[in-house]
Amino acid sequence: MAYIKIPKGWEIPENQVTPESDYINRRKFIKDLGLASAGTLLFSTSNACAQNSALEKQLAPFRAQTLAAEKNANFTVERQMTDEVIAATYNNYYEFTQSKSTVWKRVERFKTRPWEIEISGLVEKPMTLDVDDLIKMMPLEERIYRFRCVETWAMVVPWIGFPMKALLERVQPKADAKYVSMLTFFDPDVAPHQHDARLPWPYLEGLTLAEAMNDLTLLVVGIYGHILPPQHGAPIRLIVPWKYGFKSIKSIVSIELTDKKPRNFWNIILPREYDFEANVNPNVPHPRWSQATEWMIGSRERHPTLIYNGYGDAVAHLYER
Ligand SMILES: Nc1nc2c(c(=O)[nH]1)N[C@H]1C(S)=C(S)[C@@H](COP(=O)(O)O)O[C@H]1N2
Ligand SMILES: [Mo]
Repeated sequence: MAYIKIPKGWEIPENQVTPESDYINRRKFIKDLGLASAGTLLFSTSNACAQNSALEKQLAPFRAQTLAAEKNANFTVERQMTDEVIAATYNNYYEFTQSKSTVWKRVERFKTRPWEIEISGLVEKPMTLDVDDLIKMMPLEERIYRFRCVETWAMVVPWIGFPMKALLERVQPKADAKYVSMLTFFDPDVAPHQHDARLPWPYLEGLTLAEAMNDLTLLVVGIYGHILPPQHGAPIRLIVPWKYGFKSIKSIVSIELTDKKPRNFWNIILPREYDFEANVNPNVPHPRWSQATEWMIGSRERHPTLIYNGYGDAVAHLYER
């Protein structure tokens, strides 16, 4: 009995649900998992301490760069906030690795400053901006949002950013602009999984213009009071809290307004499992698992999944047909 390790809540789901990428390499995935649990069994306690100090070291330079942002009292949630350390060690960032608990260790060579972001396409005033100039230009606010991954894990974190609407108003969308298409950086030397040519790199996502202009849609540059660390998609990422997490594209280099519906990474890979809209909905199961409940990373807490992740008041009107 002494040898049986009871997994913490946040360690369970990789056995319970299959991650987005599982189709790619099922055998290898299972093998990695087996090795990982054997490892934890043998070295759990000493490893945990070493791991904590390594993470503290990794986060320190980002924590040192605090961001002044007004707390927006309209966006708080009843659930307990997820611990920063938990959120920073359980990430989806396939450019680096498929293993959520090691992303933070794989981002070492990822330099997120200086960084340019281009806004182009069907706009009156296309622009290319340095991310820190953009941050100075925009009124930053802090919002506590629920976040829900399609794999059924959830978290509650304080993001710092500005509504995408504020940026779009500056570039002035033309009358025929209907969609917003976004791209992540492409640099396989830094992000080794981008060498895998079976995947449609760079990661891309899109929204309708109405979704992009919704007040909830945030361009995020910080978390827990400071600039984003790389594992969360530094220096700038999207957060659309009523949609499954894969819509919230990280480390954006380009925002293009178009009249054609953009493609999105997971829809290209598995169109039967991931659609463009990807609104959180407990009544529509994923083809391989239920979406009726979700679990909070860092605890064993389970909650019923909320339609539109609880943001129906702000967004349901977008989908009334
Ligand atoms: N470029 C890029 N953006 C991405 C992903 C990714 O692999 N690459 N993963 C998505 C998924 S599936 C989720 S759940 C969230 C995870 O964000 P977090 O690691 O900050 O919690 O990022 C999304 N954005
Ligand atoms: Mo996800």
